[in-house]
Amino acid sequence: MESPSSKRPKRGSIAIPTDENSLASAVFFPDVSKISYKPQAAAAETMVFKHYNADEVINGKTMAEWLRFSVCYWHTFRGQGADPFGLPTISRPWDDGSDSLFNAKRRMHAAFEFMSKLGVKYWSFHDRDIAPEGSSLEATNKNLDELVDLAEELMARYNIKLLWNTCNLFAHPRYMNGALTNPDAHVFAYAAAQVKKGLDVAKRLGAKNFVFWGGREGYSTLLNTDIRKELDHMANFFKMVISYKTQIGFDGQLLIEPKAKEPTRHQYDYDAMTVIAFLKTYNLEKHFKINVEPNHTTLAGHPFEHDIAFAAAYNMLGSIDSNTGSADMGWDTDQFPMDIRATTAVMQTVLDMKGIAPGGLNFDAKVRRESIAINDMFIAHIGAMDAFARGLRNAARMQHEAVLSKAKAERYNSFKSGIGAKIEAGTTSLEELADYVTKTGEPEQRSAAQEHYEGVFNYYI
Ligand code: XLS
Ligand code: CA
Ligand code: CA
Repeated sequence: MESPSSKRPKRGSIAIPTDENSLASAVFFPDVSKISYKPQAAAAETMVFKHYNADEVINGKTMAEWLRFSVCYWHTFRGQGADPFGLPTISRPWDDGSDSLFNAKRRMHAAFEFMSKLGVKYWSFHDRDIAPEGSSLEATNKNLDELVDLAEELMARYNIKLLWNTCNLFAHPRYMNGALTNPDAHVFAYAAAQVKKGLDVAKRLGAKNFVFWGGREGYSTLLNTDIRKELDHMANFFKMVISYKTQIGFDGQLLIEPKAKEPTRHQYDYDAMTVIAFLKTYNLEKHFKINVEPNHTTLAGHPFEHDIAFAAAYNMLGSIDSNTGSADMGWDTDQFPMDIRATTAVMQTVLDMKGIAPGGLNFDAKVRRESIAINDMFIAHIGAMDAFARGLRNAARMQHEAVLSKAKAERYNSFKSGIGAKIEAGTTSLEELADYVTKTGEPEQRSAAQEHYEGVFNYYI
């Protein structure tokens, strides 16, 4: 059965403005009103929230404050469903596919109406998502300025804030050998010029964070790559970023987003701990935190919540690009996170760290290339927001009842006193520990009880 809303939208089915004067009053989603919270809604009603109730207070904060959802511009407003094997499948009535500034502005108007109807308070973008490149850096920056002017106006009009912006340092051919780690100093300089502008934009729009994802910072073969030189250059780049950020008074958090591979064979920012080690090696750790994307964590061969847990354990979790991959695919499929088990695990960490601000949950996720209806854009975000609302409720109950946290803490009871307390305090020695074992003999074996923990976790899902 095909519902009317699942038909491919036709250009012309809504009144699409064709001149600048009519943009401000245009309505791009006339069939959608503000998405409401309807906990009793029927199973097939997917254009309502059944769990996400923005103003409901849980553990002292509203759901909106805990979750800090953000819509990403690149997938939701620039994605067209192309993949390495297929042409675009998705066309939107507000996007004529051209690189004109007018088209870019019209798209931005549609984006803000979308975010506002969805009830999301943050967005994120790459510089090149919002404005086309010109024939020179100056021309490109001029285009960008026009769209940043508009973004500023629309952010005020809709009361939507910028979770983060970033620079696209990977799509243009000049960056084919990397940007911050390019073997050519001229390309490195170009990236620096682009990031300088990106930081100016962040400052102007009051970005809460600024992200570096090392798209092509890595190698294809070690035969032509001096890895130590490239990483030293990357560290120098970041030192210049810190000094420029201080100079212009941008007070947002700097974030690095790990990814193991894709597009390069090996990316330097492989996973959370690799990035933390890099930051510590170059004395940069006070200035950066980690933006974890779970689909990248799984590409690194780790369980979904691994990087979130590791970054948080070292107080380095800055923000989350909430998405998921397909365990059976092994690609960066950037799917909307719909799995309650996964969202519960994420929210356990967020609750334990008492909130993710100034970071948030940025939906770096795209509708499947077969999901071509306009409503699918809403349904995808609503479904993921509901999944996180359920995760939050589950994790709050778990934290309140403390069954898991108590059991976990008890596993380490032997470190509370005696020789264990000395180990924790770092006040014992190999000799003292050898004496201890001579006196006490073989330790008693204790069950790790994994199945018990899994059973308890399932109880809360
Ligand atoms: C790509 C990354 C990218 C960053 C921003 O895999 O997820 O979209 O989040 O450059
Ligand atoms: Ca991402
Ligand atoms: Ca991704």
